[in-house]
Amino acid sequence: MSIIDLRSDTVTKPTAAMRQAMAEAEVGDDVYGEDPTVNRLEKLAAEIVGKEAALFVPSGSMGNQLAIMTHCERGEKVVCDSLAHIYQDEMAAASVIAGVQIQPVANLHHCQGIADLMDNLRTDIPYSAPVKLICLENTLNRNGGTVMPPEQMAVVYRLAREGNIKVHLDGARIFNAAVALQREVTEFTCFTDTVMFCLSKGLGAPIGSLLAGPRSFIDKARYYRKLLGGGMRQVGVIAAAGIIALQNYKHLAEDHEKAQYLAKELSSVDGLVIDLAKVQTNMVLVKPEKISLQEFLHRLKAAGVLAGALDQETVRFVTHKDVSMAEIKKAVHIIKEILRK
Ligand code: TLP
Repeated sequence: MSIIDLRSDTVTKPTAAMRQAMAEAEVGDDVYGEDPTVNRLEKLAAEIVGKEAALFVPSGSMGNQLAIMTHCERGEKVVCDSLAHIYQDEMAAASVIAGVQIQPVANLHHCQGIADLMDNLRTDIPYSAPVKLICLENTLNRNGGTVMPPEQMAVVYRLAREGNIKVHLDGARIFNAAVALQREVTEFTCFTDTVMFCLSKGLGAPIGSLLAGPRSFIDKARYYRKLLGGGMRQVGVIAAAGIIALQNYKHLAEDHEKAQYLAKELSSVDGLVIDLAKVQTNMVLVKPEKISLQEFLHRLKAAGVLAGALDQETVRFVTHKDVSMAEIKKAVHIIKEILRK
C-alpha cells in the first residue's frame, strides 16, 4: 500500500538535483570556517533575508535557541505568542539552556495581543524580570500555518524598538508566508533583528536551518553553537542541498493550492469542523466531531493516510512537494469514506 504522508512538511525527501549537488559538493572543515559550500549557503541565506550574516545550524530548534541565548542574559524574559513553537514545542529549552522565562501572550500573532504585549513591556514593576526579546513566528504553525502580514510585524517591531527590545523571527516557514502573500521575504524580515528559517520543511532539503542577523550577533551565536556541540565539519554535503532549496522556493505555491483543495473538500464533510479562513499556506486543521481523534488517526493510517494530532481534538494535515494533487484527491476520498461509515 502506498502511503500518503501528511504529518508534516519535514518528511520531504531531497530531490535528484539536491542529491547530485550533495555528491559533488566541495567540502572543508566548517569549524575552521573552511567549508566553501557552507560559506556559500550562509552568504546566500543572509542575502535572501536581508541580514549581514548567517549561520548554518542542524535544526530549527537549535537556531531559535541560539537566538535566545545570544540575545538574552539569564533571568530575562522572552515574549511570544502563546501558540509559538519556542513555547509549546521546544522542550522548555529556553529555560534549560538560556535560563530565561518565556512569557506567552495570546493572539500576539494577530496583533490583538498588543495590549498584553504593552503590559509585558512595562519597566516600572520592581518584581518583574525585564523583557529582552520578542519572538514572532511566521507562519504560525499551531494556528494552522497562518501568515502575519509585514504591516503587523511592523507594529510589533516599532513597540519593541521603543522599549529597547530585540525581535527574533521563528521563520521556519517564512518562505511559505512570502509566497502566500506574493511578497519578498525581506519585506517580513526587515521588521526583525534576527531570523531563523528552515531548509528541511517545505523547501525539501534533508537537514538544516539558518540563523541570520547582524555580524556581531552571528559571531556570538557561532561561539554558542560550538558550545552546544553544534560545530559541524565537512557539512558542505548537506549545505549543497540547502543551496538548491533556497534557489527554488516558488514551488511552495503548489503546496498551498493542495491545502486549499483539501480544505474546501473537507469543509463539506459532515462530522468535520474546519476554519477555512485559517487555511492560508500548507496546513489544514480539522476537528473530527463524530469520531474520536485517536480513532480517526488510526483509521486514516490503516487506509494509508498519515496525519498528526496537534492537540487533544485537532488533526493537522500538512501538504508538501512529495504528495501530489492526485494523492490529495485520494486522501479526500479516504477521509470521506471513513466519516461516512
Ligand atoms: N515543527 C515540526 C514539529 O516540531 C512540530 C512540525 O512538524 O511542524 N519552528 C517552527 C515554527 C516549527 O514548526 C518547527 C518544527 C521548528 C521551529 C523546529 O524545527 P526543527 O524540527 O528543525 O528543530
